[in-house]
Amino acid sequence: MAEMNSEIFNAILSGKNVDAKKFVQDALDAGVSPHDIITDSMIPAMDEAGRRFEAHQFFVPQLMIAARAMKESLALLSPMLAASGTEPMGKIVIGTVMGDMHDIGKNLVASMLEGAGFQVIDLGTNVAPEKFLKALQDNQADILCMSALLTTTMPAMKKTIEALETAGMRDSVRVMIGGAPVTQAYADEIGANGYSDNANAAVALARKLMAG
Ligand code: B12
Repeated sequence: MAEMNSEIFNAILSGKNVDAKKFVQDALDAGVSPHDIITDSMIPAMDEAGRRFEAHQFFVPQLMIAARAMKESLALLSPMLAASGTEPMGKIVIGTVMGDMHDIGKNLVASMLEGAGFQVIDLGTNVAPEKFLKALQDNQADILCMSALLTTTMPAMKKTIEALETAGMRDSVRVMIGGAPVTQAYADEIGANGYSDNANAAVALARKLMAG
């Protein structure tokens, strides 16, 4: 495991998006893998931003610029995570649930799944249950991934699963959920097939669900 790159960490934490991208490029040029850059430096920076927000040391504007630096740096790395032209492992529809605009974790999960060889259809944020259902049908997808970061939007996951049941689609789709407030207990409660608290474990879970 590589070390944390403090230049990347600090640039993302302080929302310096131009610097962040430059330092990410420097790390790539030095031979560090995109996966290590994300796991060792970028995610810790967002975690620290979240910690400071909770401690009232950061406010929404600082979070937003940190998030922008994170997203732009991730956009640089995501194409490199994409696996090269083999048969897709399976098709996944992913999105952040209705009412919720948080997409950093969802984007990370989507990129890692793509990197692992899944075909990923990303519906973005604020996705209504009907929109999830339509995308699952249109793409004949195997797995639905839902992300929620707010306790107030978590119930939209339950609503979406209920909509799948009503449409008679529940048995043909595996459902994975995640996001900071989500727990295994909640996944069990709403009848999801799996939960994970990070992007790496999400890939392992998706593989397991495809195999089972
Ligand atoms: C960045 C951030 C924002 C940014 C979002 C930018 C963006 N484009 O995403 C901005 C500033 C816009 C924002 C806005 C708001 N936010 Co905010 N935000 C955060 C913060 C600090 C970090 C979230 C993040 O990106 N984390 C980094 C990523 C990598 O982690 P992650 O999302 O958890 O994802 C990982 C795992 O959870 C998992 N995962 C995620 N999704 C999925 C899906 C599947 C299928 C799987 C398997 C796994 C998985 O894998 C990911 C990668 O490892 C959190 C604090 C926190 N500790 O989470 C608050 C937080 C989520 N926000 C909060 C709040 C209250 C808000 C606002 C209401 C604030 C306001 N007053 O306006 C608004 C809501 C807007 C809306 N309608 O959605 C609260 C929620 C409280 C609650 N109990 O519901 C938090 C917890 C902060 C706090 N302690 O108060 N926010």
